[in-house]
Amino acid sequence: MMQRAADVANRLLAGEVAAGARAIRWLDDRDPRGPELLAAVYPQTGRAQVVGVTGPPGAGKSTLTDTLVIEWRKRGQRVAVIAVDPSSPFTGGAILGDRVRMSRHALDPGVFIRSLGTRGQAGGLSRSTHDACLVFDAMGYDIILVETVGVGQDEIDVVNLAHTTVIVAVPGLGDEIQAVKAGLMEAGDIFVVNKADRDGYDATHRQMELMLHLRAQTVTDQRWDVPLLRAVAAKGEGADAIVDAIAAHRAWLDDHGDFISRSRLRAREQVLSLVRDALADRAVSMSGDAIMHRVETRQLDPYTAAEQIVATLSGKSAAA
Ligand SMILES: Nc1nc2c(ncn2[C@@H]2O[C@H](COP(=O)(O)OP(=O)(O)OP(=O)(O)O)[C@@H](O)[C@H]2O)c(=O)[nH]1
Ligand SMILES: [Mg+2]
Repeated sequence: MMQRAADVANRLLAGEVAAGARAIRWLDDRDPRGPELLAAVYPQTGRAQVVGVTGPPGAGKSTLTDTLVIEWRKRGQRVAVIAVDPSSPFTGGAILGDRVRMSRHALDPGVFIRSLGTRGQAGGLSRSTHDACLVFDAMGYDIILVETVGVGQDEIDVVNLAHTTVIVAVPGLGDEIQAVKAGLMEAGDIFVVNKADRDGYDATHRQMELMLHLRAQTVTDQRWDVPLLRAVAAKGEGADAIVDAIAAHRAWLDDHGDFISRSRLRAREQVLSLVRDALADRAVSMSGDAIMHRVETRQLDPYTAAEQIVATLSGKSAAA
């Protein structure tokens, strides 16, 4: 029997896990019932706290996520986890470990775990991450945790998506791969040095402390006091303090109106990225191939080509 979007939307709003899985599948498959369903549930979204967890490959983000999930469940909170791009070359070996770790939550309806690949997309969190966030939000999860590997554009994008960004660092990595790129340092709301059982913890902690100190001096209007926390995720140490800090950040965002402003930024980003995708698709299908060919054969330069394509598009849409 053909499932109707409206039925699945209602079951989704009631928090039914199977309906959530169905919705995400429709969205991934570009089934027209996906957008139809999102339109129906969208007014009910905007409640969940989206928490981005990012850091270098192998920093223990997934292990930490698992301990955070356990802590949230103890506190009666429902949690959805989105692991972005677990199939990257950096993380290939970790997928099985992630499965084993997460399987303990398999029977708990208060936990929904979803892995998403970003394959094919030139950097950036995939459209499916935004979609999955909306679906989980509509399902009434209190927390949506998005794990991304901080090696490319992803860690900057996670900031656009998240209300609260947690940066995970570890001892013994050089500055160049540590998650200390300027943009990221400024974007982190909570910093965690994981693998505190390893040599070099004190040095890394001091280094991070210094960077946060410098940041506090350079970032004007910084009102949230960014915590630097310690964790040994493999032993479950530190999760309670991190969950406390995430809750404190939520309260702070609510008090300062920043929860709403960050949500608005996220909504805007999603619309803009859908517009970009749709326009690019249409441009290529309308006039792009011929123009593209002229660029490829050096008969036309890229700027003129882009202008011509945009002109064709606006001519067509004005007429429509
Ligand atoms: N010594 C020590 N090892 C840890 C700790 N936390 C995680 N690990 C180990 O570090 C390895 C990587 O952990 P993951 O949780 O998969 O790390 P990740 O950051 O999710 O990795 P990617 O998603 O592949 O980037 C695993 O072997 C963990 O058991 C810790 O606190 N101390
Ligand atoms: Mg991981």
